[in-house]
Amino acid sequence: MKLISSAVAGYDQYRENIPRGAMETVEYISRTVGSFRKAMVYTPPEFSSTTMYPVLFLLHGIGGDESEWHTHGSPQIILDNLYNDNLLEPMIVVFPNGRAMLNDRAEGDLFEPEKIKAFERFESDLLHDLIPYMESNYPVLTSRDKRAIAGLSMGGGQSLNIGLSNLDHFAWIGAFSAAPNTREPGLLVNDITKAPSLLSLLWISCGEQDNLIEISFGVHRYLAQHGVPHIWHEESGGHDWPVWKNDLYLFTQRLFK
Ligand code: FER
Repeated sequence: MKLISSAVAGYDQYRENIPRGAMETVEYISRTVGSFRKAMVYTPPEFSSTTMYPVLFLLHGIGGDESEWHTHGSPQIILDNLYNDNLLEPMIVVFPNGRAMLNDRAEGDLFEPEKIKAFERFESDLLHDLIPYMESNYPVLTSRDKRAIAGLSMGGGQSLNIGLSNLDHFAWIGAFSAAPNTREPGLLVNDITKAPSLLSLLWISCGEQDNLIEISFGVHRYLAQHGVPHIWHEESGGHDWPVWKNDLYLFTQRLFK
C-alpha cells in the first residue's frame, strides 16, 4: 500500500498544561563493546513503576548518537501530544547509541569502515546488553509483541537488519529513509514464509526527494513480491528531520494496538 499522509499542524509544538513524559540518560554495561554505554529513555506521562510498558527502541543516523532524536526531533513533545490526544499506547522509548564501539561519538570521518562495522555490532549490544538492562531497570514487558525497533537512515537499516532477522524479539519494525547499510532484500528475512504471521507492523518510509529512496523501494518491492504485509509510506521531503518527525508521529500511533 502506498500512503501519503502527514501529521496534523502543531503536532510538534509544545503545549502548556498537559501531562508530560520524562527523558533521562542512562548508562549500561556493554559486554559486547567492553564499556559503559549511554542511552536516553523516555517514560510516558503518568508513568507508574508498578505498570508494565511495551518498549520501542528508536535509532539514530550516521551523524548522531543517543541524543540525536532528542536534539533534532522533539520526540518528547510529539509523544506527549499524541498521548494527550489519546492516540498513543503508553510506552517506554529507548534511544540507544547505535555505533557500538569504544569511541561511539559522532566525530571524525563517519564513513570509516570501522564505524560502519560498529553499526552492525550494535545488534549484539542491543540483544545481549541493552534489552536486558532495560528489563532489569524499567517496568518493560518482555514478549516479542511488546517490543518495537525503528530508526532513521543508518538506524532504519539497522531496524530492518536486526528486526527482520530477530522476529522472535520484535513484532513491530519501522525503517525511516533506510541507508545503504540495509541488507539486500533477499537476505533480510530468515524465513519469508513465517514473516507475515510474526509481523504486527512493518513500516517502510522515505521522502520522495531522498537520494537513498531506491533502498527503501527495493525492500518494499521484494516484500510485496513475497506477500509480506507492510506499509510503504512515501512522503514529500528529502533526507531530513521533517520527514523523520512525521514518521515518528505516524508510526508510533500504530504501535502496540
Ligand atoms: C551511505 C550514504 C548514507 C551510507 C550511509 C548513509 C553506509 C547514512 C546516512 C544517514 O545515516 O543519514 O553511502 O553508507
